[in-house]
Amino acid sequence: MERTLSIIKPEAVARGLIGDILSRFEHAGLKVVAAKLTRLDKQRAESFYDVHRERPFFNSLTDYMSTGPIFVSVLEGDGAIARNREIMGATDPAKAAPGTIRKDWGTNVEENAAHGSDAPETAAAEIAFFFTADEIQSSGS
Ligand code: IDP
Ligand code: MG
Repeated sequence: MERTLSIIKPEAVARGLIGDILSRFEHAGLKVVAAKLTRLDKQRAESFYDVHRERPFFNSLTDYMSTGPIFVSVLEGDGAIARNREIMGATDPAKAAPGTIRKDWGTNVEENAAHGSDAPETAAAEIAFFFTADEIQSSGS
């Protein structure tokens, strides 16, 4: 069983898409084992996206990610990291496959509705960024 971090980004939360997006994951067999509505201030957004600090979109991305509430969850399942990214689709909604979250609800390459961890190490670090161990339910509970 693998775990990954999912974020429903501010514009998708504002548009009332939490339920629609979560149901994509659940219908694909990913289990929600932790979840909360929270908010990143600019500094926490910069810390979360530290790997992108040198990218031209870093300032804009971290501004955007701190504009409003986000819905963060831990998804668990076989190959959860890759499956989450498959269900989300490509970073740019214009290039995302039909039926993916980003194709259906992404606004543009920055405001693309959802985040998903990209590897086991980043998943572990991103889960720990938002959740303590006792906030995560073990599988089947
Ligand atoms: P990912 O979210 O598909 O893993 P990354 O390359 O890790 O994509 O980029 C992180 C986030 O930064 C994206 O989800 C998107 O919000 C934003 N982003 C990526 N590329 C661009 C860009 O070219 N312009 C503006 N924002 C971007
Ligand atoms: Mg990424």
